[in-house]
Amino acid sequence: DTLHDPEALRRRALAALTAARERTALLTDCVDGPELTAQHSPLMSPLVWDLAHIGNQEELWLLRAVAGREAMRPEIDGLYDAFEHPRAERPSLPLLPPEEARRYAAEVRGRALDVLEDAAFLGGPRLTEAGFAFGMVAQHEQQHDETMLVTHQLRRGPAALTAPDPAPAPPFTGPSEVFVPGGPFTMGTSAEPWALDNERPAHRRFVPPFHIDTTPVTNGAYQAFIADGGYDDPRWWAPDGWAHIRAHSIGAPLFWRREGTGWLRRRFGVTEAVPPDEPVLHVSWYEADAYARWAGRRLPTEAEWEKAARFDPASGRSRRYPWGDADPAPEHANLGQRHLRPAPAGSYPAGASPLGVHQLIGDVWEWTSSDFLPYPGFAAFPYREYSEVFFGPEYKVLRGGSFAVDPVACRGTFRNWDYPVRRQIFSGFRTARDAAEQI
Ligand code: AVJ
Ligand code: FE
Repeated sequence: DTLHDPEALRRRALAALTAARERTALLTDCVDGPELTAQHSPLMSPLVWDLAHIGNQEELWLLRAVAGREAMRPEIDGLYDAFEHPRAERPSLPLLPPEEARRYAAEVRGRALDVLEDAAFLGGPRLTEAGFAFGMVAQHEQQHDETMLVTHQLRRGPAALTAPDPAPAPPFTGPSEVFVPGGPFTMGTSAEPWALDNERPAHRRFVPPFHIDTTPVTNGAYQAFIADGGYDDPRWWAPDGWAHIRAHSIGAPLFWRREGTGWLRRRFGVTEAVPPDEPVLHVSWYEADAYARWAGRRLPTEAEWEKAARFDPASGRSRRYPWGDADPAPEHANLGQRHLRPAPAGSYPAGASPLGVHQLIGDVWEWTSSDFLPYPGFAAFPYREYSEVFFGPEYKVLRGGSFAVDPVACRGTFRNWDYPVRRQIFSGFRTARDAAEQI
């Protein structure tokens, strides 16, 4: 059992930490110093803040909390505390300059790998059980790597990053929706060793029968909503969403521009035609909600999304991923920034759920109708500021992960959240509807 084999755990932790640091290096070595210290959008930190914050969190958890070491540079803790300084204010702080930030993160990493060598820090209760602290730190770095990729997308100027496109796919010809039977299923997890606090504990949830889109909503489908005057008709919009799109003159997904009768979009420094078969990207919760209402449908609840992704009707069990319990492989899902865009709808048939729902994991984060709330039996761990302080009606839950998410930070139980107006994130959606009766 790899969970109790220190050598296997050590290898897993080392691989996760190393992959995260390689990704961080790619995202921060491809631009020069002024680009790292500049603020490319008031929604984002300067890249150099993310870089040192990654190192600082690793120091806090692996060196101080786990190994009991003294602070390396106590005077910088406040600069990199996300709660002390909102993003908009971070460029004016006396941040470590790029070379110093790199050196600090590398020095922390060197010491963290020494801690990883000590078996005493791999087993045991709570923070170190099954290498949790190392898994948490690797996930934290990968989450910031996604945030830094968002900063790159917002950045003006020529492309700094490139990646091969996903394989082309023939137009998806399967059924447009899938029926999910009503009944209880197990939501959340108590078994996944590196699951974060908000995914816990596993609990039974009753879900009435429903239908859900087989694939995420595509650009082509979304363009039909725009062409039908969807942005000009308050009937489709939640009142706050209507006020928001009016106040900000929003009439299309972020980064889109009308060109003649069609649409162009800017993607990592390149302007291109909007591809009709690709899942729509950079839409807010309000836009997703309005599209669904226009289509005579609704967003899925978070429980519906998770049941569609994890429930195996043959066994009645909830699995780790739509395709089963195996860790994600390239044939399952578009994850890990291997591509800098979603794959066409209908890609990755090997990643479909037993009921036949496609692309639940990877490609685009999927907005759900649900507020971000704790599960029954939730306990903040290891710090209240990861999840607990965000619970409430002002945040909506996103599920499934985008092309920018690393497999270490993506599971059938993984929960992300954001404000309903946000759309610089790699967000899309699929729709659902109630089933009148069991079929
Ligand atoms: C889970 C993506 C909402 O970026 O605010 C990073 C992840 N938490 N550092 C965020 C996170 C602390 C978090 N999200
Ligand atoms: Fe963070």
